[in-house]
Amino acid sequence: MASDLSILRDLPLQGTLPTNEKLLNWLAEVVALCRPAAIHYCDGSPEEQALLAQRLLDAGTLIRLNDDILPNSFLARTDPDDVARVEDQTFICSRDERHAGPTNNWMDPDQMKRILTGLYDGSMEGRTMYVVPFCMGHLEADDPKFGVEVTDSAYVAMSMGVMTRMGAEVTAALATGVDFVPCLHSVGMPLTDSRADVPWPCSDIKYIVHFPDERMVWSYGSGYGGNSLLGKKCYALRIASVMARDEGWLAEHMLIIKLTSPEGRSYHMAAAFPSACGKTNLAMLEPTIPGWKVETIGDDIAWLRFGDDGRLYATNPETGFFGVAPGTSHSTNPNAMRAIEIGNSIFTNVAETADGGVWWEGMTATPPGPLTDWKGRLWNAETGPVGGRPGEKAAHPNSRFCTPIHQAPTLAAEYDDPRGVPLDAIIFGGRRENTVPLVTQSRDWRHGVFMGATCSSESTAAARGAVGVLRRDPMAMLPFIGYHVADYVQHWLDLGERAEADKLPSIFYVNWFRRDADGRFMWPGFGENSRVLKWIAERIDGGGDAVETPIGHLPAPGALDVDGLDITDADLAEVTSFQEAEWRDEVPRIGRWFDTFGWRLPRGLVDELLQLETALSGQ
Ligand code: SAT
Ligand code: MN
Repeated sequence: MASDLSILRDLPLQGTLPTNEKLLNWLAEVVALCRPAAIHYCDGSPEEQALLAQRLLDAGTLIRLNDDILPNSFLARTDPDDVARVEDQTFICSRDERHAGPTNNWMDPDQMKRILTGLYDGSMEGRTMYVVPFCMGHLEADDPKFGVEVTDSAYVAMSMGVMTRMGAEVTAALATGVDFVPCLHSVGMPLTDSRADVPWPCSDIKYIVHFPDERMVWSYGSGYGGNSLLGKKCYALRIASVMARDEGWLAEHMLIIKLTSPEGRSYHMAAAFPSACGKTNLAMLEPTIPGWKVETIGDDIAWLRFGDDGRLYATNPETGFFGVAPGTSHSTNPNAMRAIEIGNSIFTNVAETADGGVWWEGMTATPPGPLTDWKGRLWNAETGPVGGRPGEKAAHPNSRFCTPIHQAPTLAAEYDDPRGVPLDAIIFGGRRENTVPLVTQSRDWRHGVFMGATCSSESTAAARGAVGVLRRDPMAMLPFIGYHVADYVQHWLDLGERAEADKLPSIFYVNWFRRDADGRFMWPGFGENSRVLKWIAERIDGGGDAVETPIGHLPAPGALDVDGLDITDADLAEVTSFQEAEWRDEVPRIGRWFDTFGWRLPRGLVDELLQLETALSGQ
């Protein structure tokens, strides 16, 4: 449909409109529907970031933090009801319902478009419409993945400037006619009839919608990260997973690290854990064992593609961290703290100190005096918030820091290589208080895919809803698979079939969160997890003693380097053990999980489950 482009020229415009015809037509359609008061076409410059910040300061959305403590950094306090991803309002609107599968919400795309068109009608009235051209991954990649987000939120435009390659270079590429994924976002609070704005505009009605057949995203009603920074989960995971299925690669919820031994041998590893289970901490880990080094390539999303040499290469499509703040400290993640302290960060829903710094639970044992909490109330450690309930936290449990990745002191040089790094290991993990041992190596690729597909984890504050409830989270992708979960797992199996087995990364399953009968964590975690990484590296090299069990290879007694670690022999034995009785309970649970896949359940998973059942009955 050719749109009337004059509608674009009639509005006040900041920046220069692009020459890409598909983009101009789409912008004209959006303007006709959403009726913004002005257009700002983003160029991604530092001056523009400063201008966006100033507008957000003027609007009361951002608070400037103390420049002497955190240079060029800002604090946003959201609406108290707009603090996390809304999984119940996230939809995969494939044309065929069966393509969305049992783990996604689905609605007919035409019906969904009618609902959203009604909501978008005039939804940007009185606001500036920002046009944010971005690229997920390197512009120099063989197949760069472009997107354009249109949003009425300057907070979103500014955050996309941290999290993605955004601006003039992308516009130059778009001018050559390359395709892009249209991403439409509105906070859903028009300033009709000069209605006054609020610091954090949003709507009670929220929709995060993906049209995988058209490769398009529509988001309405929320300003929060995963719901509104559409290059991140919506594009780089949900839409990209569909592209990856069709093009023979994988879009995954994984961190990427380079581990180097004292002898100078390097290993590349990608690890999938659910949101708020320590990906950022592992990505920037400071090993406690002498001579070992971890460097960061990514902390949340990995795109895995086969190279010409038949190996699987990983790249990080993002340019920033959107990390969980609570629990981050100089002892748990000193490198994240160093990155944050350089400045240039946007904090969301953390507490503010009296001198204009930030604080959150776990940063220090006690806060440095009275604070302003994430809701803007005076707060102190003894009484909690003035006018609130005692015990209410100062920072929201899903409060975040948004920080450029180049500020990480641990950033690996390979981050800047468009080809990425060849993977030696893939690690799956979850948060389980029992059953799953500290580390298990799979027998082969198919068994590793079974481990990933049966991963389970207790829910966290990263998504709206109850916390601590056990759910299956295949490859930590449950909320992010853009198609049928059975087809997704089959795609993993197919890639393994097609590859040369000895070139595939080894697959491991870890659980840092096992507890004893008193509820105490048995493994200290954080920097001590380097001991597990060391065993994984040894296994990759064909060393590292292991015992074979029905669930895979576990570290043999004495194989894990615990030199200098404060752990009892009993705890160590238990945390690394195969608990037969717990696995007997687990098998029927896995069976019930597989029931949800329906008739498309991959044969490879059935065979693995039968093998486990048989091995257990022989015990
Ligand atoms: O909110 S985000 O989706 O960006 C982070 C997460 O939940 O993993
Ligand atoms: Mn994540």
